[in-house]
Amino acid sequence: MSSKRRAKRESKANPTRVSQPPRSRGARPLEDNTETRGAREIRAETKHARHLQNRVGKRYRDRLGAEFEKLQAALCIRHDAAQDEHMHAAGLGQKGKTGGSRRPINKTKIVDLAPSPIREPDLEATAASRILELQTQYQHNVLTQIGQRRSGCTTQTIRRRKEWSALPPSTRASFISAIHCLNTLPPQTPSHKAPGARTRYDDFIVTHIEQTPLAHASGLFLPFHRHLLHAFERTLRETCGYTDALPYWDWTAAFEDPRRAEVFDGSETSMGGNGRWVAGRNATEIALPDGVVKTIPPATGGGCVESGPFAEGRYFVRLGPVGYEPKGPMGGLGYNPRCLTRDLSPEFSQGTRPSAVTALVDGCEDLGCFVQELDAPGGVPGGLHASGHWQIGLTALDVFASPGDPMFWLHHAQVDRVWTIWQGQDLEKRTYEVWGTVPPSDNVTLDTAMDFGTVDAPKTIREVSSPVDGDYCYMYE
Ligand SMILES: [Cu+2]
Repeated sequence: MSSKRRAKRESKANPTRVSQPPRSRGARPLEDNTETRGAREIRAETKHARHLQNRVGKRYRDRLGAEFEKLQAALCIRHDAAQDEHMHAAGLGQKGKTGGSRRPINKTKIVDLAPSPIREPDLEATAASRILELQTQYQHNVLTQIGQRRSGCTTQTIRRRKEWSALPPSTRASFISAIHCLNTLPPQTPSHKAPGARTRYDDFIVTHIEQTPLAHASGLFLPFHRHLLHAFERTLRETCGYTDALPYWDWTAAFEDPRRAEVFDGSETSMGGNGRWVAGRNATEIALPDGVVKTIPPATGGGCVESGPFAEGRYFVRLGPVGYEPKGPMGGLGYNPRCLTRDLSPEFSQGTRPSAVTALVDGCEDLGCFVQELDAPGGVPGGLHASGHWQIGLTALDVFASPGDPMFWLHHAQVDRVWTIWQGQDLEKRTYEVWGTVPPSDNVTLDTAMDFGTVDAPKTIREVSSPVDGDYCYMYE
């Protein structure tokens, strides 16, 4: 007898018993063995419909109209039927028989007990739809702005940065192999300056380590990272044959548990899985650029990444750590080869829930409000930026050397996306808005220059303010 059927039979024989499936090492969500196949299918379909509902912006929902309604109606009927079956299997009610010994159940009540996310979209589903509306508005504004152009960045030439899960496997594979390629090319950083830098990829980490005190918790935070991403994307394309745009990781989609994010599924076309589970670890104390020390408790991993293209033995981190103990030699610039570590955290992922994005984009009229909320490192669970790092954990926790985890690029592309969507709500007012200081105290202006070490020439804030001018020609979708 199959284990599913055995579980069903056992639960009928002993209605109070709820059998627990063995917990797998990867700590995937637990499955209720008393749930019938029908209920499982419905759950999967409901999840799919919810995904659709989340992904489909208002404009498209309007266009789909009747088809979407039909799907919802079909799901509601099947949802009710599956719930009956589920309750029956769990010994909570009875279906199809009269005069049985079990307590008859009120059908309406069952539906109440299991509210469908389609009928009662929760706050986060509403916020997720709102983000897509905001993105659609931004896209419309930008495409209108460049619509009349004959040269420079036009609607024909604009590069579209897409979410990881929207990329075909071939694009994911070529992005991954371009990163491996950068790790085979010689560095341009002189070895006396950073003896730990052994590849072209490391040049980007050195630049980030060196600029961290200036480019975090400051008026340079968003502009500096925007251009670092651009330089990285360009290098992947020019030196490693990558032909697409930089992908981003939309952390709002898996805010309940990052272990469920496709980008971490550990397959060959993922960015690698979680770190190996290490029991009894201590918390990590990280030093933040604003002088705050933050305690990050152990989460669901803690060791080397075990699966995927960046697993132990297939990928090395050489620079850092700088932001926590035990620190690497020479302020993190010495040679310190080790595996990539992760510790995916369903606690810190709460900080990147959809409503945290809408609060920022809908709630902030000026850049000061926006940056302070986005980059509030001392908060609990932390601003969007910190929560993105902290939910990945370990290598990504190091404020200085975090680009050692290639997820850095996907996370920061998402941070840039949120900024871009915010700018795109009012291009005229927000594109060239500046805010903040360069530590310790000078106010930044559009002419403030940023240094990019060996990865690019210095840039001013003005040069990086508009994603569709100067060197830039990209949008998010
Ligand atoms: Cu950074």
